[in-house]
Amino acid sequence: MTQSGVTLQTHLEGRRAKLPAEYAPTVAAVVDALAGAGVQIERELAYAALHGRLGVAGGNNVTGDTVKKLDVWGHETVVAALRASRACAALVSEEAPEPVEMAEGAGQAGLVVCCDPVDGSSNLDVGGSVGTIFSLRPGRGRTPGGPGALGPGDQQLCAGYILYGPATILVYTAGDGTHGFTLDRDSGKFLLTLPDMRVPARGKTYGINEGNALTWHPGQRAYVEHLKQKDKASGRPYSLRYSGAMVADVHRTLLDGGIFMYPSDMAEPAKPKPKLRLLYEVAPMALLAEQAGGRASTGTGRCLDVVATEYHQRAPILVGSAEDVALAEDFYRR
Ligand code: AFP
Repeated sequence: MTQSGVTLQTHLEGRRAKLPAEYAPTVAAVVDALAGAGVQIERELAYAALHGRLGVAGGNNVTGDTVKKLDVWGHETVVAALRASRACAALVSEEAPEPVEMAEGAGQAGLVVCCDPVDGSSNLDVGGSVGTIFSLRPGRGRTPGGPGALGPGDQQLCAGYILYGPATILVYTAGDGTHGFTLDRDSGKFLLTLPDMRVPARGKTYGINEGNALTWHPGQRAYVEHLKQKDKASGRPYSLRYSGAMVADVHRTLLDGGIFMYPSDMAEPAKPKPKLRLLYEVAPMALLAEQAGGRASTGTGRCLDVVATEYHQRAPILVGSAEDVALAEDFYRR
């Protein structure tokens, strides 16, 4: 890792020409606002136990997860940051059943932001890594703005995540490669440390919640069994790595290669039940992986081709090294 001195803002400036001209300033403003929210979130995570902010807030969110106090606080922090940016027309958040409309950013170049403010929140009370995931789509000046979030993943102008681990790392793509920045806690600035990330063509690790194996698609089960078989030539068995926070698992996969998977529950084959949310988990991670030379599949098709018709829609994802994901798809076809 190198300390380049290139800040996130300078880097975003350099990406302007690659974005539709009218959206370049708002993309920069929104990513900057989310980075600022990330700095607040990382500080709060460090002090959460001391501030009495660990534990549950009570109730479940729209997708059925137990809501933690930090989920609520993180959502409010992101809403405030996006309002202040005056570049966001609407926010689709895991913690709000309907989009949060923002008159402040409702102009022609306003963006629709999809975000999971604190993803992996089951890790919060046990000192594990968590993250923020975001995706930006063109608002096209429509009111209300929320419906601009719907459509295929290819409509994303920008996607990224912030990983809160031993260091705070922001990774984003604006359609011109995938780039990572580390927070310099002294200056409060994100500095480029992972320019033009490239996912190795093949890896040595897989990540999946194996507790669900009994309800996987037969191809999914056969693929994981394959990864566990000993074969020196293809580097098997692969090692299992799974943290319970998608941001941490995908980050490791982008850097080291391999594959992270959250397939559908196929207990009732006619009614597959994926878990992860398309707009603020699957689609942004798929764009980041593809922009880093990796691949992201539902098992049977490209994740970015999945059309969102609902704000909290779910989709399966197998993401990581291109060759590993392609082989997994092959097992789904057999
Ligand atoms: P939470 O934010 O509700 O904890 O969910 C995290 C997550 O959406 C994703 O970050 C993880 O990869 C996945 O769920 C973990 O799910 P399991 O606990 O079912 O393995």
